[in-house]
Amino acid sequence: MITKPLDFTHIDPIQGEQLARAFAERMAERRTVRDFSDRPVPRGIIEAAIRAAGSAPSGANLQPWHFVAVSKDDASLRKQLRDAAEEEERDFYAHRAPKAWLDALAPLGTDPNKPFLEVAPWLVAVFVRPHGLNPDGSVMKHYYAVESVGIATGLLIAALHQAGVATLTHTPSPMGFLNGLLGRPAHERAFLLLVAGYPAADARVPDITRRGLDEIATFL
Ligand code: IYR
Repeated sequence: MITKPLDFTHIDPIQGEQLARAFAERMAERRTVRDFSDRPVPRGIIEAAIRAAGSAPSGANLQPWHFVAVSKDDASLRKQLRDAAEEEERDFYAHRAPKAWLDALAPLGTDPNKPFLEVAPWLVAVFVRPHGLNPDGSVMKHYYAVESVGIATGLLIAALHQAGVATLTHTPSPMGFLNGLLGRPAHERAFLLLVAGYPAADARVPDITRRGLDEIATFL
């Protein structure tokens, strides 16, 4: 193993608690948005947020993710993505979703129409790479690939939020069409499609609450 000295930013614990509380408060302001404005988001914000995502810990540091950022430059690609997603969603809402699932979604008011796929300035498709290739061409399995990509996606959402960019974690199901439209190899698995942009002026969100610390955590 080759090592080097740790470059660690030491923060006094009193200040650390203030920072942790401030971060929690800022994150609590995050809301999943479904009504997006077409106001542009600079590419630099998306690039930096993806860099933050790429800093996530991963199984054996194999970094089993790939991000495809789709701007609005290619309107035809945006339309194809929307059409393909809406086709899956129509089948989901009309046939595939069990009643219990539809009941759980009812408070969110979702439906098969996904105009945000064309309106929002960016879509970031997140892919899991279950394996990579060694320099000799042999297959290198990626360990805890899905967990690692979940962590990276959390960082991506947090980075965008703190930069003032709203997101929607969209999961058209199944998502196989993303490989074809976005040119990713068949063995990669779409994890989710993150819609990113500024909220529409009249955006509304469901009146929902988050569980408190007592409910989500146990301290022993
Ligand atoms: N993929 C569908 C359904 C959906 C599922 C869950 I779980 C959500 O939290 C929200 C929506 C859709 O995007 O409408």
